[in-house]
Amino acid sequence: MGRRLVLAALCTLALAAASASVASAQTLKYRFGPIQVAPGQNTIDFKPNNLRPQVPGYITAFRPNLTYLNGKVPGVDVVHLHHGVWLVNLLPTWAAGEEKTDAELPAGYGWRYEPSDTWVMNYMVHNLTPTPTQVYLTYEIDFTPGTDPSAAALKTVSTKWMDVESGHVYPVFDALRSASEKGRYTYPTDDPNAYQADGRRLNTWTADQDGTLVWTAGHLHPGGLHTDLYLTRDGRTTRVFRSDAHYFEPAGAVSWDVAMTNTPADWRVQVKRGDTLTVTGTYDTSKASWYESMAIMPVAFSAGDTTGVDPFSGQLNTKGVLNHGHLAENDNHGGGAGGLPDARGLPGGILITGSGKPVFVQDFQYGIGDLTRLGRAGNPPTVRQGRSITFNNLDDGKAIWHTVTACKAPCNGRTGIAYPLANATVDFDSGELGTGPPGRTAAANRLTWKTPSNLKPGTYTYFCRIHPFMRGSFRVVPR
Ligand SMILES: [Cu+2]
Repeated sequence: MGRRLVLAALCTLALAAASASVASAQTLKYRFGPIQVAPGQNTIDFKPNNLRPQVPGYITAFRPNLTYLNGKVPGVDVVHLHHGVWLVNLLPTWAAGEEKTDAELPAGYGWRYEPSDTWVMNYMVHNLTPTPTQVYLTYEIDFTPGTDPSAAALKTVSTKWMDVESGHVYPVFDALRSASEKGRYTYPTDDPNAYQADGRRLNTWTADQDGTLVWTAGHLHPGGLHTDLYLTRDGRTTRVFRSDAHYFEPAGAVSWDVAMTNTPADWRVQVKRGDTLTVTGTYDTSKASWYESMAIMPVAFSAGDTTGVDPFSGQLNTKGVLNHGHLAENDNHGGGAGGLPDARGLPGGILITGSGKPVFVQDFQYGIGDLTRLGRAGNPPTVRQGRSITFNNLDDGKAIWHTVTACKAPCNGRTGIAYPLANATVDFDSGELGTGPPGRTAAANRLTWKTPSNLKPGTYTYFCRIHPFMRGSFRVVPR
């Protein structure tokens, strides 16, 4: 035992000697889990996380992913990491969305790490299918131990969590086609009602000390185009970085087949005490509406560091760097012939009257009008113009939440990351019918929803945003 310790110490010395002049980070690999993923799961969970370095030091890079137990990466259309946030001493520090952005600090900077820190894993794994599975949340850390000679030269950063819905456990907003005529929607700028319920703007942070910003990248959902970070000083505002969504997706800004740009290695923004940072998120609303969207831009801030460039008078390099290339798990785009009927050609189904029974949603099927059902139950239930159809989710007891979301008819193509979309001629959306812990859930905390009563006669098709293989239809007939 003693001899092994001595050997280990000698090895450490040899390594240190060989690399004394360069930052000698170790790459540490962790697998959080296995996480049991229930059928159709879309819940937010918090768990203690002790998978982290054993000694004090600096974390200089963070690379997240999601895998099956055998190490394979699941298709994003099957099961995906809606988000993962690594909380350190309760503060969000690193995060992953399905765009899988790696955080690599510029040379000379690190997040200070202490073994006494408290780590909590906040994760939302989304199962788009009825098949249960098991996954690991994986992450690689580049780590420089505090005893490494190069550690003394590292400057400490902390993460400033810039989020348009900062403080919300489920920080989302809707970007609807109807909200903008130009096909672009920026939150909160384009929403006159943003933050009314919160009583204050959630997308800002005012610096309580001088320092320098050294790294950022944006997080968006499908449809997202860019996040922007602004700095305001003495009444003047300037943009200090735009993180662009680069879509590999052939259909454009409609899927997770995307990578964000992060800041270039020499990006250093001077921050003075009293400066205010502001974040916004912009979505493409020309092709579809985007429900429950996000816009987050974690920023690495080095307190006390005076090497930053004055963003008003200096030369700031704001040219974004693509974080990664196309990922194979995004290859199933969907949209081809799917074998489901075109509901517009089906005979009318059951007539729903004002006091009629609701459409029950159960076992990943719409009770009547589901495009996978045969016979009368599969035909579009009909309702007279001016009346509504009520949907009622019976799967909530299994923590399975469904939506009724309008998609362009026939909405019967193969499911993939780019199909179906909330792109019907007339938008409607039920929200996630289900119940969950207040403030900590994507569920709307109700089980029923009524179709709009002002729909014109016609056949309407819809899908479930959580389980997009679920498709259905109904028909409005003249009074
Ligand atoms: Cu569903």
